[in-house]
This record gives sequence, structure tokens and C-alpha cells, in this order.
Amino acid sequence: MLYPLIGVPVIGKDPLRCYMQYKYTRCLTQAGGASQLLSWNASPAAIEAALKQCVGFLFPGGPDIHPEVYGQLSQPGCGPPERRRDHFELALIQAVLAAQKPLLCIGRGMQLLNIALGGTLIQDIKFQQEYKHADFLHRAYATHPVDLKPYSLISRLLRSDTATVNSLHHQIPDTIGDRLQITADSPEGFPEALELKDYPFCLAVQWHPEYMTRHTPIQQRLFQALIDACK
Ligand SMILES: [Mn+2]
Repeated sequence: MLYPLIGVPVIGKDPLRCYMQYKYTRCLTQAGGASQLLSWNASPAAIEAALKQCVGFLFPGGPDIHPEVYGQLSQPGCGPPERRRDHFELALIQAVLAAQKPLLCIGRGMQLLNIALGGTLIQDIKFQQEYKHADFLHRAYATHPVDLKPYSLISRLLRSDTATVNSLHHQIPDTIGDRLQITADSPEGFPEALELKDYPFCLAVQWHPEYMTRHTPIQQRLFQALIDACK
């Protein structure tokens, strides 16, 4: 397959969201893939069509997922949700997991994966953090360390048992979903990467490699690994 087609849920139409979206699609293109943006249509026919067309999927960053989705009431500090996107992405990721297609989940995408497999989130980590985890200003730079689990997929990709990553989040997985394994954690003990056991390719990171590739080119290997898994 020359240019594996990767399905990416649309982030939005305003200039900031278009810019965010471009960062992901550019990394996929550089890895030798092509992107298919998927609009928020949760109908069974649309989900089936996306699954048929795309060989792999990337679930990108975005707003907080409504806590109702993981059985909680919204607490102070939880950001405004985008319910149509929640609905669509949950339906899509369930279908992708059932079909065992390769997937890379970033930021919100990692939280979505955790919820889809039965996990929950801490709705706001502001008062538990030692490092600043919501730092959009320094998005292109590594700002906090993470420990990587030896022999995990992420440690093999980054060729180390430690890394320093950027951070654009204020929520984090709390209880961990079925079959997921924490393969990176921050100094506070926040899960920063998840991998799915006994699955062809499923990597989730809480940081944003799409902003890091310029100064930390090894982060491009995450996108490359997704594309390679689709070939
Ligand atoms: Mn972080």
C-alpha cells in the first residue's frame, strides 16, 4: 500500500482548530501516509464507511470529554464539552477497536481510548501537579520528564527509558480501561502513555508529538510507526 489512508476526526473549522489539525496531517504526510478527515457523523452507515475506507486511525487532541460518558457529574474545572464530537468519536473508536485496526491516540484521543475501554478521568489535575501540564505557549518544547516502561512500544520508538515531553492537558486517566497498560508516567505518577495488550498496533500518548517534531525529530517515529503498521 503506497499511501495508507488514515482516518482523523475533524477538530474544527476556525483558524486555530485548522492549524491544530494541520499539525497532525502534516506529520502523517511526512510519514508517507494520507489523511481522511472524518466529520462528526455517528450514524452506523458513516462509521461503517470510515472503517471500510481507512486502514488506520488517529484520534487527535481537543476539548474535555463530557464526564457523563464515564459515569460522573461535571466537576468545577472541567472544560466545556463538544457533545457531538464525543458521540461520534466514541462510536468510531469502538468500531475501530472491534475491527482491530491500527490506531494512534493523542491528548484527548488517549483519554477517549481509556473511556472507551471502561476507564475514567481525573477532571482537573491543576491542584495535584508539580509540573505545568497545560502549557500551550511552550507546545513546541519538551517541558516535563516521563519514565517509559522498559521494552514497551513507546520506549522502543523513542529508544530510551526516559523522555521529556510537551504538555497541553489538564485531565488525565484515573482508573485504567480493560487490557490497557500504562507505559509512561510523569513524576507525579500521571499516566502519560497507554498501550493495548494483544492488539496489532495501539499507542496512546498524553503529550503532543505533532508540535514536537521540529525540535525533537524522534517524536516523528510515533506517526511513522502508525503508517508502518498499516502497510
Ligand atoms: Mn503532561
